Amino acid sequence: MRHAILALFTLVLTACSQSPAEVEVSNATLYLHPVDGRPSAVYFTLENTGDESDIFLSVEVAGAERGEIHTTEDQNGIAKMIRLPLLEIPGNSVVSFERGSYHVMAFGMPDTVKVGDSVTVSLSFEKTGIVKTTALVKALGS
Ligand SMILES: [Cu+2]
Repeated sequence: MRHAILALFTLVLTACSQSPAEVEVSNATLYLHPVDGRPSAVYFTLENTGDESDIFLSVEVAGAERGEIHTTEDQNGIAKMIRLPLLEIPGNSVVSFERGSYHVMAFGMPDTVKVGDSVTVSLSFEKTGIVKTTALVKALGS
């Protein structure tokens, strides 16, 4: 009995020492599609510095009609983009959003946004909350 209580106590202590999820966003870049009506890609790096995992729920790109979380999968040698409803960001991990992997697609970018501009990107996480970052606008393919 005494051992069981000690074991339980140790378990509780371990659970309490987990630091909460804290996701930071860096190196955001929006690659502007040159053709009106075609979606632009947004790349960045997510780092969860907490022990707990977090969930990336949604994204808003200033001025765009909507932003979606996508991944890229190889299907019989053809790269296909798949929309993700959410994405888990494990504790103490770095997740790169980059070409051929996870990325955000911005649909309906206003034609007032030009290469060299900056746009605000707001990312929503279950535990961290909303994280805003500034994406530099570059030409697609540059
Ligand atoms: Cu995509």
